[in-house]
Amino acid sequence: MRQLLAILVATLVASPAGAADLALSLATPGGKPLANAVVTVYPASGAPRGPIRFPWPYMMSQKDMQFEPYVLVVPVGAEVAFPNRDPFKHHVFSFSPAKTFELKLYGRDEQRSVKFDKPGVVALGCNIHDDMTAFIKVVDTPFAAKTDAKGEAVVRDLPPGDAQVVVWQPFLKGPRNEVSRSVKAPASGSFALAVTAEARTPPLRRGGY
Ligand SMILES: [Cu+2]
Repeated sequence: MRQLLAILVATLVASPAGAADLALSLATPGGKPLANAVVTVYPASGAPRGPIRFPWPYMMSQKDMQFEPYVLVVPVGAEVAFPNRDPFKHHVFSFSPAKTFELKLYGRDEQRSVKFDKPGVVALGCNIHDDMTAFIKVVDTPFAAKTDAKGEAVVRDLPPGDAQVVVWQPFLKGPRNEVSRSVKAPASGSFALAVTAEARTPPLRRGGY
């Protein structure tokens, strides 16, 4: 019995100590799903220490006269690559307070990189092509995800307890294009949160929104 108990305890310790997944959906009051929203979660118990890493590439390409992806999520301190995959030059810039920079004209298969050292929203543009737009969301929590075309995102491995969920999307109405909700994460399994928010109609973007 004692041995069994020991095994049981060992198993419990081996699995991530209380972790739950948040399944968030974002839509307008009219039911239109909102893609390209960045969901960040801030547990009241604090974030785990150590560097933040996301499984996707920290890369903002220029292809077919547009940025790809439209919204990129990176942790504070990330070095983001800006490869030019077009047969002509681009001149990438941002005036955003979170990162003001300029990558002067560079051509096909050339690459530059920029380090993003402050959390916030970085709006990108190109001096040559006015309708090239994209955003880099620099985040200071490991609990982050981006909504897909269905307006859905999953934030994994949240510690149990109270947390603040912040949803940002470039066209959300409200201060800083954000809405926030309080949640209580369970000890395990997954929990759902449906967020309804007003949004402006995005301007037309070459290659689709
Ligand atoms: Cu350009």
